[in-house]
Amino acid sequence: MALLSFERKYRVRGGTLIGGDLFDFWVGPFYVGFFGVTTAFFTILGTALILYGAALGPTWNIWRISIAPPDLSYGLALAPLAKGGLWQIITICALGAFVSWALREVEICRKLGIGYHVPFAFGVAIFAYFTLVVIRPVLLGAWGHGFPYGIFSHLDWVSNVGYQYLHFHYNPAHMLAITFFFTTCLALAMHGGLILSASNPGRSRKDPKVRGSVKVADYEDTFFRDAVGYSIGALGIHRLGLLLAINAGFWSAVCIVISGPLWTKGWPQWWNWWLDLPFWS
Ligand code: UQ2
Repeated sequence: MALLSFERKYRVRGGTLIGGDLFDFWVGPFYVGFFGVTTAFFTILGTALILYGAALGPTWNIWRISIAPPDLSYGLALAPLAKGGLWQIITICALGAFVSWALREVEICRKLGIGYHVPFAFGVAIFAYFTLVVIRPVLLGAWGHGFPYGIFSHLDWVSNVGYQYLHFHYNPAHMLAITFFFTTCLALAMHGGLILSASNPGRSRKDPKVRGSVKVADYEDTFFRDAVGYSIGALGIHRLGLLLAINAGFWSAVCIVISGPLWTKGWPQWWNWWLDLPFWS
């Protein structure tokens, strides 16, 4: 179906979660909705506060601008604006914008009558961020355990927190997260390569003067049956991709939330459970 006639059919009222028809309209190609308005509100306010924080700070160097969380001594209290209070409000704005965006995606899914897979997947990314800046700081008793909002400064934070546990790559949940990130890349490279190879096959081997025509799904299955003895299928590869990507985000959240709240020593020492098995004595 051509895009314009499809839109005439499916760009219809209804499916909103809140507000009825109030914001049920489009601006150009973009659906607005109640959550489009709240997304815009939180995004504009949050960005303005970041600019204000940058103006208070010592530099306009884009790499070095940083909005830091409050000092650990503030615990879980509200801090003055210039001493981490900005970070606290910006965090609320970020979460408000991310959750609004997810709910706007839900409304679009409801209009189209499709599943909620995309907002669910985005929800896992939001959960990972929420774990980093809310769940872990609350469990540790201070907002100062959140990470600073700056390009170099957040890299320094990751490095410092890693060294605090001596060698973060010995964290078993971190190992799982990395493995899922890598496998996600492997799966997307295989899938992207396969789809392009079948839909844009280049010159025909039989007649090199003409381009080969787009191939049907059997060619895709046969490539992997020939190469690795197995094809997961056109639907299966997307289920696998979603599963791999969601697990990458989920285990990232787990690996940081257990660092401190559950395990305070170095991660290499965690593996002493193996040496401590009664079997060896
Ligand atoms: C596949 C298939 C696709 C694909 C890909 C495969 C026709 C268009 C990439 C191959 C995938 C396999 C063999 C699973 C790989 C497993 C991991 C853990 C990476 O069979 O069906 O659809 O895109």
